[in-house]
Amino acid sequence: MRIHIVTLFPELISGALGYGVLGRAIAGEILEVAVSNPRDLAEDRHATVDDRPYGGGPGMVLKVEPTRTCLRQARAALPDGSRSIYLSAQGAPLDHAKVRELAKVPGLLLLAGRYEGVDERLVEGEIDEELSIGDYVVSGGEFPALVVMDAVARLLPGVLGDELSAEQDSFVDGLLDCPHYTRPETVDEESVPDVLLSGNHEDIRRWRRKQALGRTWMRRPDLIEKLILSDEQQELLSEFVAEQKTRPANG
Ligand code: 9D3
Repeated sequence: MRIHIVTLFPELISGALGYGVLGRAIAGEILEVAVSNPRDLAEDRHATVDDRPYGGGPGMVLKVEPTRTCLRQARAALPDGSRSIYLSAQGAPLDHAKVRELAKVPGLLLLAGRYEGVDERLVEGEIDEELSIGDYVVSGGEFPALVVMDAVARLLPGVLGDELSAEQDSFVDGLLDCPHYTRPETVDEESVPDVLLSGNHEDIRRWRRKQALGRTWMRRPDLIEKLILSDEQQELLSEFVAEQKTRPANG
């Protein structure tokens, strides 16, 4: 996959590309990332990329030129079937279904906004879709663009090893993950749940599924409402809820 990011802060992107999943995807030539800055295409002496909003008000707006030229140059270097995305607080919220959809396309053109936003004609003319990473304010589209790239990169074939199938399963079923423990067995009088030390893999599997359901029910009831639970899941969740009444506020 090829990803091209258009941003006024290219170093914010390039500085993150050497690490973790993104670093490995790039080193393994599964992902190719390019970054460009509209300021490099500004033709005036001050390399102007923004201007005051028509109608007045605070802040500045990213002007059509030179960002349009920057987007068009980037698009020309991306494969056919690539998607252009504007990261903005007004976008549709990103979720795992969207990430999976994006992981299937050959290329992504990501426009990271700054200031109050970009001239709307840029969105109408050059952008396929607008995405947000959630209902809170960050100061620009760069971190959101990195979030999209990281989430997509880990779904590209060959980026994660065997962990992937397991990991994917945990979000594919729409549930939060179960708790995890490692050595030592006791920390400040708190021990590891017995079942995890039992060696009984069927019991362990059941416990993990029950914890995943229980935590999702407690922390993200909105996710539970979207699911159709299997008979086993119903039973596990009922058990969890029943136990919860005797041990409240233990999340
Ligand atoms: C008057 C309100 N404006 C500033 C407080 C609106 C505003 C402008 C620019 C709000 C955020 C931004 C910059 N944010 C993004 O570019 C952004 C974003 C976000 O803030 N939240 C969630 N997802 C995203 S994707 C891009």
